[in-house]
Amino acid sequence: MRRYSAFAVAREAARFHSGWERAWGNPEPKRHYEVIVIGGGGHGLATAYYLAKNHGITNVAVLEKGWLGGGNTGRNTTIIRSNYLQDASASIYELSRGLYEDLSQQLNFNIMFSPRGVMMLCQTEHEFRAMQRTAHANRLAGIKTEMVTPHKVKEICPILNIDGPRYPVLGGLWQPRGGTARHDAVAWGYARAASALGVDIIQKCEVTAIDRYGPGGRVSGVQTSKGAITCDKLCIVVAGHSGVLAEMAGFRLPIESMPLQALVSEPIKPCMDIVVMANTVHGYMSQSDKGEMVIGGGTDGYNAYTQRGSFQHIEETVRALCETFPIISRLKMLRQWGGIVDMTGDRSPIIGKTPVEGIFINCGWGTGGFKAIPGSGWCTAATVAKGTPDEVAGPFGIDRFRAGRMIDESVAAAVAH
Ligand code: FAD
Ligand code: PYC
Repeated sequence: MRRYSAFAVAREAARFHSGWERAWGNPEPKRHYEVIVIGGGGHGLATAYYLAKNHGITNVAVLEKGWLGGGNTGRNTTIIRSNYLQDASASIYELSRGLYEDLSQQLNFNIMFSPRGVMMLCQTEHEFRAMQRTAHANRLAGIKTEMVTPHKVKEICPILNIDGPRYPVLGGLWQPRGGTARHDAVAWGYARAASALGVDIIQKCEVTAIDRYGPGGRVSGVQTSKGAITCDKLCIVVAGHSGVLAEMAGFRLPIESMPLQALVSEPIKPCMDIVVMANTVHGYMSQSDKGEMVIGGGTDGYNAYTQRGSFQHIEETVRALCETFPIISRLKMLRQWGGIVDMTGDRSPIIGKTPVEGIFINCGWGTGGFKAIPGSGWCTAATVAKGTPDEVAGPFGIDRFRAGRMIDESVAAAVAH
């Protein structure tokens, strides 16, 4: 595959863009792969890429029932940060944030990483103390965050109303190298780079059953809408559908699937160059490169597989943001959508082996897995390649729910649930 470069853009401009290749291959599935990854979202694609790049395992297929990034990866609000409380979380989210820094160069694909800064507002005494504790934990973990005064919050984001009406801003947890990236580009960049290393990316290929053999019931392959495919190892990376795939394989997961929605306004002139999360009132906002205000709130209060979300939730989110940013009160909203997020009890992900030999899983990122795509792919690939979790993935095994070794991130998850 030819590399993208300024020279290539100039060359193609001179010949009416007639020479661009497909960004990634479109192969028919082979009969057998060393590793099959189910799910062509960011986490599945990153896993496949690092299997090939870091471990030399290229006989890999990514099977996606729809289109790449059509799940939560292409539906999220793209916030990237690593200001989590627990050591295990700090390791994986900061690994990820660090990988984002030069991901465009690594993948030779512009993922538009924008470390514009993320501000988490403190609007109650309780929230202030929780964020202060997180700031201390971040400092110990070597993650650059700081508590800032209301005056500084206003200086960094002038359109914020720090005086109420319900909850005045008491301070903020500020991560200057947090930010955003273009979500589709992350999926496309990993797909292109994985494909260039020999990975088969197969879209419109739904896994309908998982085959097992022998006394222990080891995995032998999958049934798909494009026929049967065998494999040595299987990695399930399907976010909101994790429970469905686990049931096909014959085990249960401590996961609930819920709708989480977002919306964008009509585009306006640049007025906000950071991300703000107001977790007490349940809303967050940033401005896209197109000028739209990108808005989200908490999950819907029920389990579902609909990629829509309820109307009452939109109202609540918009109300929260109108009081936080009064200047948006007369904006028209353009689009609204939803995704299905996979929630664990401790709001931390599951990475590692499953009760079925040969099957690995990566799920439970809930409302916050976009930021984790590079780090999660990195660790999941190492776990699949070596057969045991690497140091960073180790604490996130499914066994923690039996052992009571929770990684409680219900505060850092930020989005209300
Ligand atoms: P997905 O992108 O959902 O990919 C899973 C794929 O598996 C899908 O493409 C699906 O089609 C496929 N699949 C399912 N079943 C099958 C099958 N049987 N056969 C084949 N393929 C199958 N996170 C952040 O860090 N920051 C944010 O700002 C943020 N905002 C969010 C806002 C919203 C509205 C939503 C919904 C989520 C948000 N998230 C955010 C969470 C984040 O989007 C997810 O955690 C992350 O994208 C999960 O990626 P994934 O690759 O695991 O899953
Ligand atoms: O995890 O930062 C996050 C997030 C923001 C919006 C949804 N998730």
